[in-house]
Amino acid sequence: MHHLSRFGVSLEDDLLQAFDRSIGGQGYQNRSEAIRDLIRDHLIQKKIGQADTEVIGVVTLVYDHRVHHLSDLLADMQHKAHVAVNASLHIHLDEHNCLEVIVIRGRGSKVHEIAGKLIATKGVQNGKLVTTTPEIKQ
Ligand code: NI
Repeated sequence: MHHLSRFGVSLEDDLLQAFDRSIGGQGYQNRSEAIRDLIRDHLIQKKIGQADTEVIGVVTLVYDHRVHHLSDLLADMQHKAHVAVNASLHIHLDEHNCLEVIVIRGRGSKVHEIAGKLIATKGVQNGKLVTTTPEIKQ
């Protein structure tokens, strides 16, 4: 079990009230849990910002499957990427639109590069990249 440290934080009343409302809506039971998550996220984001850090990227792509060869092109890019494609998921959203979720793993700079190419592919209507890493120790 980790040793717990306590520290005091001073901040404006209205800022604290807004924070409490926000975390209450998210289901946090207390401020400590919410602040722990914020600190972890801060450390993860900082770590991810280092180009040579191994990161996991989750790419979501929404596209119209009627766009000629787009599915093939996206599959092709995944095969050629110099990152490990850990998983991909395809969901037919409606008559024309598809959602593809791709999990890739590799150096941060490479993950951003391949995700950028996938998102910028002609015919992709909306694309997002979320990155994380299991390593947050500095
Ligand atoms: Ni589909």
